[in-house]
Amino acid sequence: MPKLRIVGDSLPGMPWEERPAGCSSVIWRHSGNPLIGWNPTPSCARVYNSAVVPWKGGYAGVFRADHRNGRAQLHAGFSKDGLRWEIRDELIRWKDEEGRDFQPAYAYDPRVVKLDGRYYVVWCCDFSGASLGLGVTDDFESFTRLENPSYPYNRNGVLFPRKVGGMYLMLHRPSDPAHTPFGDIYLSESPDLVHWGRHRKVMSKGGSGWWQGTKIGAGAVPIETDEGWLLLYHGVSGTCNGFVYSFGAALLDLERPSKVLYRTRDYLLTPEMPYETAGFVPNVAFPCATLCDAGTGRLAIYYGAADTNLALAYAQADELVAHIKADSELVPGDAEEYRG
Ligand code: BMA
Repeated sequence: MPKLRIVGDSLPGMPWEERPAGCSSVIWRHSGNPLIGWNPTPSCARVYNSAVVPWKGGYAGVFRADHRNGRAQLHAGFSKDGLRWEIRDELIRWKDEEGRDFQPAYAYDPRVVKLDGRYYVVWCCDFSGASLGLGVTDDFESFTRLENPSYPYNRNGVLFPRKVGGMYLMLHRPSDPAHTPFGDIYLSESPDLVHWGRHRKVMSKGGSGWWQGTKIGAGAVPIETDEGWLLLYHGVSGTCNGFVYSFGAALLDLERPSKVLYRTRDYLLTPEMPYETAGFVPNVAFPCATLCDAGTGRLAIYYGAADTNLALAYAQADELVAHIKADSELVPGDAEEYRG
């Protein structure tokens, strides 16, 4: 098997554990999970569904923090080793491009991408209903909020780490104002991160597996490989007791990422551990970020667990890509760059 080439930086010091003896799964959990549990700071009841990036020899992140009034807000956090995190107790204060306050009423499920040398944040925001917010920081101290990239209702916005075909690309999931009982992944492109268009549907819910039968949504920032963009995504199934969130992965065409090449038929990880099955919302595993060492292909996957905990899992990128290809099942419409 030719070695998978990953486009990205070497991160030899990133969190890593070898696959435990006896484990045959392509993804395995960090032995010290959860990384963050209940009440991590005076103002935060729960920190989960959060995004981390390499930063100044360590790591920084934007964290979803549910306050004690039940509302979600974004907080910055820092770590030397990617495992022990210091979450700021004070929420992120956004200014607009003219320096005026531009604070979202609530904010959740951030994704962070290094793009053109700056750190862009996409999150779920209030715009008379759930919608996407977009902002940028250079230092994780001051944060500038940019034009809203969508109108309501939309969630799970994920920017690509570079332009493709001269355009910025964002995956997103049109939704409804509540706990949406449907959802597919779409892609839109922009010349300037302000005007978005040429919309395509990328992936649909469904397939023979029920784990992604209700809705799907983009998870972490896609990782560029010579075989395609590696995308972790969440899939949701409906049960008599509510939704269950698991995750899978897909490989998108490098030049035309609206085209799915392969996607997992079966989930890669589903709530099994106590910190995934019990919490504020039981049975949720929700990936939002990865760290990847381009040299070794090691992947560290940060995911929210039970809307309460921040957890970590590991995979080897070449094994994961081989697994996606071997276990692939496309859903009708997936590979066709559908535009209605
Ligand atoms: C979604 C979002 C996520 C959450 C999930 C499960 O709609 O609110 O933040 O993890 O539901 O509750």
